[in-house]
Amino acid sequence: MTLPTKAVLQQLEQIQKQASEELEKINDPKELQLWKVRYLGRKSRLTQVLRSLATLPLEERRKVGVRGNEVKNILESSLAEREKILEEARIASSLKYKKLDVTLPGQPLSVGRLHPITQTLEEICDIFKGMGFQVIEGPDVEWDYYNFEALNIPQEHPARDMFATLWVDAEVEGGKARLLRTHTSPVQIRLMEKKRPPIRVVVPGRCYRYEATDATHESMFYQVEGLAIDKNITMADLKGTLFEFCRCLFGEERKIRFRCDYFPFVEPGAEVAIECLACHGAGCRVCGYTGWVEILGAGMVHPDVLRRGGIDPKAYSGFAFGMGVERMPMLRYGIDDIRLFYGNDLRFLKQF
Ligand code: FA5
Repeated sequence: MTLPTKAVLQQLEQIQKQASEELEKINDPKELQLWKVRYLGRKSRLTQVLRSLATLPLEERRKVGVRGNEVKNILESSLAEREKILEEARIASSLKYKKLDVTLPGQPLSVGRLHPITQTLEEICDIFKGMGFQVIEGPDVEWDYYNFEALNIPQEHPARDMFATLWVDAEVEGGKARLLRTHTSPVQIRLMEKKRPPIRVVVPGRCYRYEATDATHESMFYQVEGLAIDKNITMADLKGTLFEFCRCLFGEERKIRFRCDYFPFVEPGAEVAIECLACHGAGCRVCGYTGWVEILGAGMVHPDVLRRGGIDPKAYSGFAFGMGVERMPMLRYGIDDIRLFYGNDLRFLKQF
């Protein structure tokens, strides 16, 4: 059945009025969706009216069609407007609950801290700075030449067994292979090549060894190297410097043991050990049941090493030392396993 044009226009007015009145009252997004289906959906009255236009004569169809599209546009923009109002109301009400309540207890800020090994490194460097040493660094990936050959450890030398090495290159010919430095001593040569005496430096840095880990050994650990070269430097300077360092770090009362040791790059060589705090010298797994923990190797720089660094051993002499950093806090606080430092357990790390 075809409705007369006037009736169709009236229907359109009625749809618009009714839809607008209902929309005004909607405060819930779900209801808004239902309204949209009811008035703008495929089965809505408006869509049906617009479809029925096909049956009208051309002139009428144009007139009613224009009005029909106007109503549709008005309803669509009213819907968008209402959606905006509801969204703004939702945000405003959520903010209302987030208002600052000054009576609530404060939320503590969790503050980060330096890793105990970083703290120890800083402390060690500060002690040596106080004695006039400069702090420098060297590369972790090192040439065989600097790590071994220049330090009197040529290929096939049995002392290479002291340093189980992680190699970067397989080819070792002519000191050209790269490795992860097994100690900080290669920086001695690098520095001598660049700087003339007087030299007084400490070198903090990571070292790597291909060895099984246990309570006192890690495959990655820190060392601080020391090097002093000048005229008339003697073993007494070395001993005085190291004893002063130990007193600063461990206190006056702590027992220190200084005795002979062998390193190919020093002559004579020495080792320093500290009385074990974990057992007070009685013997435990930290000290390997000896009562002592070795903290560093040291000695007078070998004349061949000075020569390789371009320094005349007849005019200058020097001392060097290399200390294990993790063992310092272990000794100070009685920590019985080096692996705790790198286990990333915050309960342990937060104590420092
Ligand atoms: C050296 O590495 C020599 N370069 C030290 C040196 C420097 C001697 C200058 C003479 C002159 P050694 O391998 O003993 O020496 O290591 C020195 C210190 O590093 C040890 O006393 C120990 O405290 C620490 N250390 C060695 N290996 C490990 C490891 N696997 N884990 C943790 N600490 C280690």
